Amino acid sequence: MKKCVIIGKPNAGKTAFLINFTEYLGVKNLEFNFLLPDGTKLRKKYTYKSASRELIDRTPHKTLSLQSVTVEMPMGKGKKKIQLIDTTGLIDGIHNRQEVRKAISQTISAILNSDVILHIIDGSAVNRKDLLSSPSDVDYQIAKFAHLKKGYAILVNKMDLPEAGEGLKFIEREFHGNLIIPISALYKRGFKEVKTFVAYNV
Ligand SMILES: Nc1nc2c(ncn2[C@@H]2O[C@H](COP(=O)(O)OP(=O)(O)OP(=O)(O)O)[C@@H](O)[C@H]2O)c(=O)[nH]1
Ligand SMILES: [Mg+2]
Repeated sequence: MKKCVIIGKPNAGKTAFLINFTEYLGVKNLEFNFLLPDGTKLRKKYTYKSASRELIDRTPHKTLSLQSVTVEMPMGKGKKKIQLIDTTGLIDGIHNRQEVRKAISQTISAILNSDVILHIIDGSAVNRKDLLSSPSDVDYQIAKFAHLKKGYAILVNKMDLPEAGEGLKFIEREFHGNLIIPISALYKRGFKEVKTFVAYNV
């Protein structure tokens, strides 16, 4: 099965994107497969509401495993199953907690094994003065190696927030030459464009 990995800094909205995009694609039974850094595999069913409540959080590094769902993408006259993989947020430098470092190394291997990379950047965080400010070093590094891949797109998230307009313009200048899709993971905006992009690249 082809793999589409969702990466970016903590708090960018990766998990919110995964859950709401899966709902947008019409998946009725939401089932998550978790792969923990220690190799443990878990499977759990959710409603969209319970998944949002349990898996999305404003505290950075809420996600500390690979968590994936299987969806069907329209393909010509038929459909094709693909795996959407949500990951642990990447950061500038090295995290002081071993648990987080291990989870981040899982993100790296997921990137290497993927067919499509969706790189989420928080468009509303451009003028932040803290660790969550975006884009930061790690975003530039991701773009540097990932743009070599055919299936690479930057999703500028949180476009529902007023400050994201300016953020989008800045990211478009900085990441010129890449495919950039403005989205709101929370309000399912820009999802049609993302669906077209993913379907074309798997
Ligand atoms: N306004 C707005 N908030 C969003 C959007 N997407 C996510 N958020 C919020 O941003 C915060 C982080 O969302 P998550 O989906 O947990 O982010 P993440 O990238 O998975 O974060 P980690 O798991 O910590 O790496 C939550 O408070 C979300 O409600 C969006 O499109 N608009
Ligand atoms: Mg998350």
